[in-house]
Amino acid sequence: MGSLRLYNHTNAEMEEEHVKRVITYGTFDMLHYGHINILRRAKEMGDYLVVVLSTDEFNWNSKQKKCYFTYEQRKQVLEAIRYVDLVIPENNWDQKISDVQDYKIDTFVMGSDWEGKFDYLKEYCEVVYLPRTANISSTKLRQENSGIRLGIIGYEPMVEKFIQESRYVGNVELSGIFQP
Ligand code: C2G
Repeated sequence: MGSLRLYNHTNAEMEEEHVKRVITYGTFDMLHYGHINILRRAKEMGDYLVVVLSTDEFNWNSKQKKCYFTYEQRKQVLEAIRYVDLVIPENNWDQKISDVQDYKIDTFVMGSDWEGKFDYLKEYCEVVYLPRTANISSTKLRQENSGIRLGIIGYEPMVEKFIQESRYVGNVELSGIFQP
């Protein structure tokens, strides 16, 4: 048998082990100060911040969100932020446990609009919900700069279908419906 190793780790690995790792998830479309606030506070909770960024497909298929910027553009913006150490794709709702394990995460952070939704992760890491920044959202920015504000009158089946479908059309805001 080879010489008994007193330590299982090299110094670098032991150093690595003392790095406190934080993770957060989001779309981060049309980046604004509300996003920066959560990224800054998340980083303040550790030494290394992993941001799991929703892909265009995930946003469309699972969040019914049509982003203004593509995944690559949103990734490029996030990687330029001093609080962010790594950006990886979010492809589905169910990858959080494996992400936390794969990246040796100590703390999971989300804004308070998600309060309680990810408590199942408490088995794997600390779970923290931070107060959301008031009066700012990508949706609000999009609407304020949206091209068309639609008003609809009527209640035929076609109108209902039109209302549903208009959600998926970029730069259109359904601002009023009159159904006698
Ligand atoms: N946020 C915030 N204040 C705002 C807007 C957003 O604190 N005014 C936070 C949200 O709470 C979230 C993060 O910023 O923690 C990213 O927000 P979005 O880009 O809207 O992401 P979301 O659609 O909430 O996706 O699996 C989780 C999802 O990917 C989260």
